[in-house]
Amino acid sequence: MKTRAALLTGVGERWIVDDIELGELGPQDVMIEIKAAGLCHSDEHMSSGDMVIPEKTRLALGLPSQFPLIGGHEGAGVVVEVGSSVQRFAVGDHVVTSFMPACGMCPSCVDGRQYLCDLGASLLQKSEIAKHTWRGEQTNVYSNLGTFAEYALVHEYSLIKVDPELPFEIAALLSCGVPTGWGAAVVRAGTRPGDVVAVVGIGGIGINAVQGAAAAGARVIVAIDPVEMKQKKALEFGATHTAGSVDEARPLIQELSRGRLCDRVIVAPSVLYGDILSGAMSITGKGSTCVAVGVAPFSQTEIPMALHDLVLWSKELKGTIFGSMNPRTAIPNLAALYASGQLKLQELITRRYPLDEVNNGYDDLRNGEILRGVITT
Ligand code: CXF
Ligand code: ZN
Repeated sequence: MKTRAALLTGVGERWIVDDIELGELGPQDVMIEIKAAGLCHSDEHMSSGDMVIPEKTRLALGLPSQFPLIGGHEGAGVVVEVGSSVQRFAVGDHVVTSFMPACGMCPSCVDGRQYLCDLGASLLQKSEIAKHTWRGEQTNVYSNLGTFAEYALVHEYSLIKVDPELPFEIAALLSCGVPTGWGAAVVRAGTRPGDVVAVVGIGGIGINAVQGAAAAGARVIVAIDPVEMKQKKALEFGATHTAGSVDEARPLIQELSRGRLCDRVIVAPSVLYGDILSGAMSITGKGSTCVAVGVAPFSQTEIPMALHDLVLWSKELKGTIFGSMNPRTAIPNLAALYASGQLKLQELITRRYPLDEVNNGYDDLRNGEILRGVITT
């Protein structure tokens, strides 16, 4: 079956919207008519090359090219066809895609750490799961989803059923940015009532770390971002203070914490570099936690930081993916929080774009003009 989709052909290239040929519906696949797709920065990391495996390494490992790539991993839509062994989904169901599959059977899943599902190993690679072609060539499909399209063929492990009352553009946000940011603050950082929290980088993830920290009862939330629009938005989402940089925030945090610095620091810049983590660790207090969320270029392998602090101040530095949560429980839980008015989602959307204007959306994102853009049909 043919469908229109947005593809990348290589690093530095613009998105091309063209017809692709979807692969055969396998026994565990579900065909989705995509109604809304969020523009997450991670898709952009393929165009910028941050998440492209260096050619030498890729060839040494015998891996195929990551291009051409069908983009998009945040998405919501309606089930139009199910494979022969699919039992949990039926035609007409409303679903959200999850970039992290949850097979329920690998050691991580059975251990309750579905965000580390073993199937996640194939997220960046051409895989057996989706055999779509473009101009006769097999494509890579971002996170095995490819939601920048009219239709997507998705394995049932990567889908979560949602209430049909939930608007599609709202549901699409629950795919990645919202759970990742919210979980980074609430679950991975473990924010507690009374905490002093800093969020470094207020994009689609950072803004949700802010609202997660607020929901968890943080006393002080300092939102750090150079873009004024993002600082203002952060205040609407629960931040108590804003700053343009970590250096600007430091004296403020010192004063607000009576010299103890932050209990939790969540680091969610558009691109994660070692020196950003150094700054974040410098505002992390004694016995406190710094959580890294943003995607880093493969070339980033060093964090210049005061190593004696790790021991003498007993600091903790950790990473997180999908907010360290289980997509099958987190997505419905966050949808329920939205339904009861305890989670802001509508306010995250700055602009909507038709699929053909995906490049405009990413231009806006790069220029710091939007918090979240959504492709709608
Ligand atoms: C990304 C993280 C790295 C793999 C692809 C998806 N997550 C969300 O944006
Ligand atoms: Zn994402």
